[in-house]
Amino acid sequence: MAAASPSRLVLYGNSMWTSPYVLSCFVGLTEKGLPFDVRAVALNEGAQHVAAYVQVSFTARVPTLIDGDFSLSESSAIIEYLEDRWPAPAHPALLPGDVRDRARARQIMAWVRSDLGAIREERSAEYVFYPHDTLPPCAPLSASARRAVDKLVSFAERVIPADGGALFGAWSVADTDLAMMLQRLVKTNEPLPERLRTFAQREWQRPSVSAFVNASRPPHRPAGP
Ligand SMILES: N[C@@H](CCC(=O)N[C@@H](CS)C(=O)NCC(=O)O)C(=O)O
Repeated sequence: MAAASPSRLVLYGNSMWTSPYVLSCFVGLTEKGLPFDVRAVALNEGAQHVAAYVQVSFTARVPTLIDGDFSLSESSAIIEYLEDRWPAPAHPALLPGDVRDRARARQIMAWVRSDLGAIREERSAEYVFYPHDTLPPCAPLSASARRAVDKLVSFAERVIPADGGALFGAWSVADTDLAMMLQRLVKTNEPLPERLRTFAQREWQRPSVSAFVNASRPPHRPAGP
């Protein structure tokens, strides 16, 4: 008797395809070469609060990964799960192999999720993924966002190589996460050192990333109350 085929992986993401956390997981699954389906959760309609979604996500947020009878949310936990469940070298790595590079990659991933809130608020991800003529114009950055930009630039200058290439010699998902934060400034024409701009633009050309960037999106709709 043939073995039952494992059920296809599912990634729940927001229907506007703007979540940096979903981006990370989408890229992780794509880089691993795993077949998966994306299911849209209409956050602006409150679909994340529907009981069936809360049951699988635990957090009422996207992303959530479904792997058979197991479900997991929190993007960094999902990345770690993918790396543990489909490990290198049998599968492409999402994190560097060297223990210190791996720790640094995790630092970057944790940092862009927990700090720099003023950049996230004043340069929302919609400006990265939607044409700007469909969005309200950006106000100049506040003093606190300027401080966050300075902090981001000085951090990024320490970790991005002189040629604007991958952070750790070979690609890791930390490249995508750092590039996403930089793209908030690139796409809104904030001045940035050329090396950082090159890094962010190069990462945006990576097939796994451009598949997300170029996904078909519904017309822009502001978040609901
Ligand atoms: N720490 C979480 C953050 C996830 C998150 O905040 N997702 C947002 C979309 S970018 C969300 O689902 N928001 C729903 C809501 O605020 O109700 C992760 O890394 O996955």
